[in-house]
Amino acid sequence: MDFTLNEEQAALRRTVHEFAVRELEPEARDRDAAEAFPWDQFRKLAELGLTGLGLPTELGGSGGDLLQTSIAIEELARSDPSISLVLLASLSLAAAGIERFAGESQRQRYVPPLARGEHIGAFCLTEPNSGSDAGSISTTAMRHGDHYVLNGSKIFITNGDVADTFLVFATQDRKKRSRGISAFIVEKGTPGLSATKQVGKMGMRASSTAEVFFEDCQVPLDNLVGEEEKGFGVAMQILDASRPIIGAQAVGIAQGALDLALRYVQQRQQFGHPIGDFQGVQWMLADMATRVDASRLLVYRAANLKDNGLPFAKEASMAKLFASETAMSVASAALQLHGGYGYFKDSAVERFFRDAKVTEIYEGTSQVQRQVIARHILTEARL
Ligand code: COS
Repeated sequence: MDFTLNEEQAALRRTVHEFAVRELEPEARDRDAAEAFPWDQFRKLAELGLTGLGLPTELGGSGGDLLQTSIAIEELARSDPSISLVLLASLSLAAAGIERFAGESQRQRYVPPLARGEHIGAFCLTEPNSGSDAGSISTTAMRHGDHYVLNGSKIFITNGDVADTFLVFATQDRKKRSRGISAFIVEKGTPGLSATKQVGKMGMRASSTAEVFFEDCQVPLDNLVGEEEKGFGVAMQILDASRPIIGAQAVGIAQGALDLALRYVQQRQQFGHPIGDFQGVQWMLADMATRVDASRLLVYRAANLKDNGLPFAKEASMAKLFASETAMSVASAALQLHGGYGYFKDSAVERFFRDAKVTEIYEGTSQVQRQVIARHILTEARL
């Protein structure tokens, strides 16, 4: 087993790290305070080819695999988690989903502008009354002549108010629950589609989150993704593949908080010593570093399995679960080490602490991840 990155992977990490430190870190705090969407920074991600990571070059992508995407997302999150979120929602939920499940003409039409970063994508599954129970969604899609008519609303949609391309899940027969759900591509500007930004988030404040509304929104029949009533499996498989990336984002947040703690404990003097000289502090740092490394290895394993065409859903949930809980605990410990200084808005560690929380919530809560893992291990034990 080889745990080292190859030359290409190491170069990607270096490039994204240097970019993030130079271009993202300096104004991350201001964007967080203002809840300002990072338009300029997103364009720079596109110039670097990061918006096309993992997408085929013939569709305008940069190529590469899930492991490379995970490395890039980790380094972005280490400097500015909000930007990593804007990118991953567009890339791993919308663009990769369309690339994987849509028909050839849809792929040709929608993937290239997303891959080049000219368009932004959004993934519309969650509704006000359907979060963990994704099979219970009530946005409807009724077939009328040469189009479907969508009615309903979505909530907590990352990029919802800035997206050009929406991958939307709606039911054609609510009684069938998950077996009645279909997937559609809806373009920005379609009559009946609207969005309202949801302000006041605890963290990830420079990413945009919105409610998305469908009012007699007519979608051409051609925009059905895959087969009718097969959309739930599509949503689940997209989420399976994206969970290692949320894990990578959580690793980046944890690493960013640990970086700050390591710097601070060597500067801060108490009792005549840098506080990093004290064993109690050293043991905290050792625990933090161990958890970060373990999380990263879980992310790499899940990505590696997917990249090799092997089953990976259980490992994806394990990576997401462990890494997100690590992000929360490491950010909390890093803040603790900063004492009172960590408790104020002008400390970067405070931002990591707030940004970490949602990694335990979105793309399946920690409770949903445990449910997925438990189902897998119980099934394996029966075999
Ligand atoms: N891949 C492919 N198909 C899957 C699947 C997966 N990972 N998980 C479930 N399915 C299929 C099942 O095989 C089943 O198919 P059939 O109808 O053909 O039998 C169908 O989907 C329903 O599966 P299941 O009964 O397991 O669904 P549940 O309603 O019990 O839901 C959970 C399962 C809770 C795991 C699912 O709803 C979930 O992941 N919820 C969280 C949603 C989420 O992450 N939301 C965040 C949105 S983005 S921020």
